[in-house]
Amino acid sequence: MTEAEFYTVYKGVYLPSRIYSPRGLKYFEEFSFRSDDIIIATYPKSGTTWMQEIVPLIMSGGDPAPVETLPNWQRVPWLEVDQCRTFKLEQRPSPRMLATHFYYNLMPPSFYETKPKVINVMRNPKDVFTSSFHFYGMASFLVNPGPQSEFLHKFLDGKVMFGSWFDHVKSWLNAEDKEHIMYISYEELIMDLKDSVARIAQFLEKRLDAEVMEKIAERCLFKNMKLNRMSNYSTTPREFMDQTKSEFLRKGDVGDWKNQLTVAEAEHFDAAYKDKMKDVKYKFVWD
Ligand code: PPS
Repeated sequence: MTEAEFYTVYKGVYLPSRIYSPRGLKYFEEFSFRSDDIIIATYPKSGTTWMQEIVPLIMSGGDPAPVETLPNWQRVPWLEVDQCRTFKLEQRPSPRMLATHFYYNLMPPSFYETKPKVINVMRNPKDVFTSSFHFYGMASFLVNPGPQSEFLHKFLDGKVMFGSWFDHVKSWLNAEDKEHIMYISYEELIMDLKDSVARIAQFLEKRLDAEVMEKIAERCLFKNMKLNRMSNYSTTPREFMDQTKSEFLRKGDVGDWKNQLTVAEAEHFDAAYKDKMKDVKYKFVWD
């Protein structure tokens, strides 16, 4: 398949045609949010699956049933994925937990009217690049990454699924009505998962005992979450994701880019970052 066949271009953003269809995108555009919905908004490979584990555990008060019985894509569905239409989200009780990889400015009209709670997870783009490089090599619905230097150019130019990391992050940071958005980074989750769980619970107005939060954090450690069949994509057919090439829960670490990028590539990345992020005031933990 050619690159053009792999991708659909939706409002300037590349989407893999096999999982995003015009019908699914229409469903997304017409979706009716509720003000008590909880949305996980991420650029791909930034900690989505992790949050799809943490948030349901917080909302269930630590009961593991939701994360042990439903796959992550069903318990916190991506609204734009074609399959989402079949989940009868209209019938789900509040508060619903939903996910999106879209930019803030590509959200449906009802999102801006209802202002649901959003948890926006960001990750050092060099680690996002590294995670993506391995993922593109194992997921059959994505264009093979080819040589790393080539993929790096595509990544920096936003010629990858869900477009530019820079535009994505800036769109959410520049959102209006920021009081309904919690910004958190993958690096903060790694640094102190217990504290992150407590902060997320507070944002979601869920009062939990310290002991419960500790159990949630323990469950969501990389080594433990990796064992959850409902979150590690082990039920996904190999033709779709070949985890013998690279596991979905691959390394779960901060700074793996140092093992991936050459010195010249890292310098090129930093220069692009500096230029594209020059107007951003937000203090990222990785800066
Ligand atoms: S996707 O495809 O967009 O849904 O991917 P996403 O879930 O956003 O990101 C996948 C990366 O997150 C890592 N991950 C974790 N790291 C630490 N702890 C936990 N519990 C955890 N769960 C998922 C996963 O391993 C991917 O990162 P890499 O660097 O590839 O390991």
